[in-house]
Amino acid sequence: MSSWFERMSEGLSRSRQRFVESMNVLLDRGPYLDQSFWDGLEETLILGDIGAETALEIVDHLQDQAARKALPDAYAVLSLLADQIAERFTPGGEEILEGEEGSVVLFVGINGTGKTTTVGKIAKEATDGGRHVLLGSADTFRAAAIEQLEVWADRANVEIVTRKRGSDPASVCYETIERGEAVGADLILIDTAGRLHTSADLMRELEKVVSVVRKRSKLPVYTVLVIDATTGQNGLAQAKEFHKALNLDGLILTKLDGTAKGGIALAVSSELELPIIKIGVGEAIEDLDDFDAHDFSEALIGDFSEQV
Ligand SMILES: Nc1nc2c(ncn2[C@@H]2O[C@H](COP(=O)(O)OP(=O)(O)OP(=O)(O)O)[C@@H](O)[C@H]2O)c(=O)[nH]1
Ligand SMILES: [Mg+2]
Repeated sequence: MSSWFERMSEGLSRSRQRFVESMNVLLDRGPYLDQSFWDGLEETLILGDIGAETALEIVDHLQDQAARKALPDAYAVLSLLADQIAERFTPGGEEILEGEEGSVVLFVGINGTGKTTTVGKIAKEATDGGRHVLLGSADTFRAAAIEQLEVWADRANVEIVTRKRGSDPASVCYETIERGEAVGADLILIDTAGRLHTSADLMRELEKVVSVVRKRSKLPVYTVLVIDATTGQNGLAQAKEFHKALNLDGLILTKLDGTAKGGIALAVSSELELPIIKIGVGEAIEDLDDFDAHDFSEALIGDFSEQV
């Protein structure tokens, strides 16, 4: 059984591989701190979807440090890189899934990002951690969405509230919260239907769902955006629109195992000033990891300091 760090590290291997390969090409000429090293570093960060502005900021900062501390070579610079990346993530968000008062968490996002899967994974993890979890299926739109969440409820061994397909999603949420109060659930996870951030009607429907839940719930309510990391910069555009409509509380990045674009996690978290509360690194129930900015950053770029 591998530790969560090993799993995350394995999950981010494609992102890391891309970074390490580009750096090795640069370092092949020798670990000189010349202009092509700085340009190459910046380009590699941008290609990893960290975001142009953040990449430039990081490179500027490292260049400054290199001069101030008279860093001897590129390895010395690269040994500071993970810290620089880690510092730029927005911290916090622990209360969303682990708050003492309990919580109701709505999972939103565009189609196919991994919302239902993530709800299932979190249900299992939180149940194992001693929480009384209840699921609500507010995706009454897509064919088989309810059944899909039922399968996850079964795997996680938690109760689920459903209504038939086509029902009003807000009323499913209402009933889920009522049921949660009746059974004393302290973590209510609500799956919503995927929708494009560009679809005004569907975004309005979601605003209504969130506002009904906020009004009805005695537990604190949080809205979490689930982003598919393989979509790269498009994930950032989606996140901005969802945040504008719903005033999000946190982010979950999924499919980090299938992409070299893991840097998008930093772009979204830093630009929207939202914490990443979990990451998805595979399709299985245990493929959910905690987010630790420092560990994540190291897994994203690899460790060059050992090569000094
Ligand atoms: N590799 C990988 N696949 C994932 C991950 N999370 C979800 N998936 C897969 O992504 C696909 C879509 O997952 P769903 O959970 O159905 O996504 P959704 O956001 O609920 O989709 P809609 O409800 O249709 O909007 C499934 O095939 C999942 O197995 C992940 O972290 N890694
Ligand atoms: Mg779904």
